[in-house]
Amino acid sequence: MARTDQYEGHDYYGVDALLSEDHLLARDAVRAWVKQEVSPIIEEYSERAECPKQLFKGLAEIGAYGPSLPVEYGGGGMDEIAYGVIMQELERGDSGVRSMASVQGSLVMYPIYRFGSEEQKRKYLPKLGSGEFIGCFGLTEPDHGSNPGGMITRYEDDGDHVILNGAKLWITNSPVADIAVVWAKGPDGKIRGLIVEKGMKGFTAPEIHGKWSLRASITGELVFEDVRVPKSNILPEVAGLKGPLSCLSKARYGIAWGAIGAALDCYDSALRYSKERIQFDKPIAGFQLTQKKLAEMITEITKAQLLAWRLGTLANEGKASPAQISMAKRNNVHMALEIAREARQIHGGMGITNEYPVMRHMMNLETVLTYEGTHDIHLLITGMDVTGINAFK
Ligand code: TGC
Ligand code: FAD
Repeated sequence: MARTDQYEGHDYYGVDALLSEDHLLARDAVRAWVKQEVSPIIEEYSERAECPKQLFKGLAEIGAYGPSLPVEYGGGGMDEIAYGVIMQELERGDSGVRSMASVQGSLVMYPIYRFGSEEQKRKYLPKLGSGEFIGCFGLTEPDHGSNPGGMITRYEDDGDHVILNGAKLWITNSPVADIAVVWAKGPDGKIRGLIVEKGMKGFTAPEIHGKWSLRASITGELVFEDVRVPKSNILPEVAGLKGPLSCLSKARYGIAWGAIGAALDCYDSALRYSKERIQFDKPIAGFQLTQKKLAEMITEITKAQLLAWRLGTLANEGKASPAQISMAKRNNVHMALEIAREARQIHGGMGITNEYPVMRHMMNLETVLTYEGTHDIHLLITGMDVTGINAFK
């Protein structure tokens, strides 16, 4: 496939030279798919607050679900940098589309792959990898967001089944999901993952309406009223909060790359607009204040690219710590949100319309700043790492 042009890449420090041929091929294939399948429709779907469900299959076809999971378990068999650049290109299209892939690959396939029985892996992973099944991940509760360890969703023993009660809130994909990986406390008080299937009696997943952010992504609740779940659906290989938090590390890593995509799209739009828009008889790109904005934008994008690349090399060596991932997620998402805000200003009044992608990215990034651990929670994780003192307890 032909490479898309360098201009769109905005590779100021030659980070492409640090990527392998396979990384570049994966990135460019996803970039081309986003251009063809996402960009032409995304403003309309966002405006209607409708999830473009047809993309679930396409995401599977381009290998966006679990790019770094083994092929025999429905993944792409690539490395962590390939996973990163794929997330970057998806989020260049829309954070909600990247979310569709993040949840399926990192929050549903990954826990089943890492903590599931061989039978569970064989039953669910190929169908998730091919997009035949859609999954969701239930950790957050109405009263336990940043503090998931306090969750009240519980299951009791009932012979070869357990009885599940409780509720999860803000769950990406829940209304359209075939299965939910749900984290709940067992009779021993330990958190375990359960695979809950659509259609199980007492299980509902109502949609949440009224979001001004991530409008092309469907979000809902998970409600469990005496749901009988076979014990064979419990993920056997993990107990405790480290189960869901390990999945979050995987997804946060992808977001650290993904946010760069949203930032690049905003920067690209602002740069083009500033060269075309004439005020006071010259392009606004000729004004020092506009140049300051653009120069700072590309500087911050470049720093984020280097951070993500280094994190990727550490992840490939199995050495990326959760705190390092937190730093990159926090920095890169905040960077992208600031760039979206500056890009919006450069577009003047046009910046608030759907003629340009910046307002949509800006609204999306408000969610990205909050989910997968808020901006401040990640700051406190870094604070704990550097001081050795836990501010949460
Ligand atoms: P704490 O005592 O620190 O840790 C409990 C156990 O977990 C281990 N651990 C981790 N393991 C792997 N990866 C990580 N990132 C880990 N962080 C901690 C830790 O070592 C310990 O293990 P062990 O063996 O000693 O038991 O737990 P805490 O209760 O004090 O909480 C710490 C805190 C606040 C950092 C954590 O709860 C947290 O990260 N809160 C934020 C919650 C969050 O991120 N929720 C996200 C929900 S899912 C979502 O938003 C999906 S959006 C998807 C999309 O659409 O893209
Ligand atoms: P809270 O925890 O109530 O936080 C509110 C504010 O208080 C924040 O600013 C926070 O930083 C601050 N705060 C909290 N504790 C501290 C502290 N100790 N020190 C300082 N400040 C603190 N969850 C899932 O499980 N699965 C999903 O698929 C999923 N998808 C989502 C999709 C969307 C669109 C959204 C918006 C959320 C999604 N979430 C999902 C939930 C998300 O992870 C939570 O919203 C997030 O973890 C924050 O929890 P909260 O909203 O309850 O905020």
